[in-house]
Amino acid sequence: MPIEILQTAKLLDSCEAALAERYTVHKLHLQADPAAYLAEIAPRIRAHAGSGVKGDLIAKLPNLEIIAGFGVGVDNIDLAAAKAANVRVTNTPDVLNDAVAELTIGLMISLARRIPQGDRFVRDGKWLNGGFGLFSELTGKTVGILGLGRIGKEIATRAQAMKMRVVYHGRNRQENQPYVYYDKLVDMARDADWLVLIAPGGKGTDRIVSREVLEALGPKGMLVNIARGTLVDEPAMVDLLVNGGLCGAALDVFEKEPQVPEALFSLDNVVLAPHQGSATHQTRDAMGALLVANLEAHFAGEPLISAVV
Ligand code: 8YV
Repeated sequence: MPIEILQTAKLLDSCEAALAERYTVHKLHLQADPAAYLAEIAPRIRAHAGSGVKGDLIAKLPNLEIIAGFGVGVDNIDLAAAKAANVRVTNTPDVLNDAVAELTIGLMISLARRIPQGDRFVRDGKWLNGGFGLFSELTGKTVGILGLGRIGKEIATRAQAMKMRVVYHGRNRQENQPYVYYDKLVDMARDADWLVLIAPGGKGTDRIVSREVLEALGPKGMLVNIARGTLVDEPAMVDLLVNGGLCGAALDVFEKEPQVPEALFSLDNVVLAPHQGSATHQTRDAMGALLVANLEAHFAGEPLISAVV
C-alpha cells in the first residue's frame, strides 16, 4: 500500500520531486473543490508535508501521524493541536544557519553604508551632480542579539569578523558563551548600537520588541529583523523610523507578509528584503532534503532527525 501524504501549499520543486518518488502526494491547493477533495482522502492521509498547519486541519485528518515542516520556525504549525492528537512535528534546523547569518550581515552593511540607495543614486544619474554622502560602519560598534540560538551564534561569529562587540539577550544566560548577557531586553537595547532579532516567533515573543525597547535603542540605533515580523511592535517601529526616533532598520520579515507598511517605502534609512533569509538554492535544497529525510525516518520506524514534537 503506498503511503498517502498531503500538501496544502507549493513546496520547492526538488522537494516535491523527492516526495512524489516515495509517496502518493495529494496537493490540496491545486484542487477545484479542496473541501470536497479533503473529505474524500482525509482518512488515508498519514503525513503532511510543509508548514502552515492549523488545528482545524489536524482535526480533519484522523490518521495523521506526522507534520514535516519546511523551515526552522514552527510558529505557523499548531503544535498544541498536534501534540494533543499525538502527531509528530519536524522542522529543518541547522541547514539554514549560514544562509540566514550571511544575509543578516549583508543587510547590516547595506543599511550602514546605504548600498541599495547608492545603487539607485548611480542608476538615476545623480552622481553626475555630486557625491552620495557619508554614512556609518559596523567596525567598533556593539550588536545586541535577541536570541543566541543556532542562527544567532552564526551571526555573532560573523559580527566579530566585522570587528563588532557582541552582547545578547534570551530566556537564559548560556554559560559557555563568550558574550555579555543581558537579562532585560530593554537594557541591552539601551547599550547597543545595533539590535538584531533572531528569536522564534509565536506567543512567547509577540511584540517583545515593544515601543519601550525601540525607544531604548534610540535615535542612533539600528534595528535588524531577520526572524519574524510578529516580534516587533510594527506601528511603533514605523513611527520611530519616520520621526527620527530610530536611526534605521533592515527588515527581512514583516507582521503581515507580503504586505509591508507603505510608510517604509519612501524612507532612506530603511533596507527592505522579501523574507529571503534562507532563500538560496543550496540551503533550500538542504531544507527540502531534511523534510523528506524526516518522513523517511518516520515511516521506517527510525528516530526522527529533527523533531519538535
Ligand atoms: C521559511 C523561515 O521557512 O525557516 C524559517 O523559519 O522563515 C524560512 O526559511 C522559508 O521562507 C520557507 O518558506
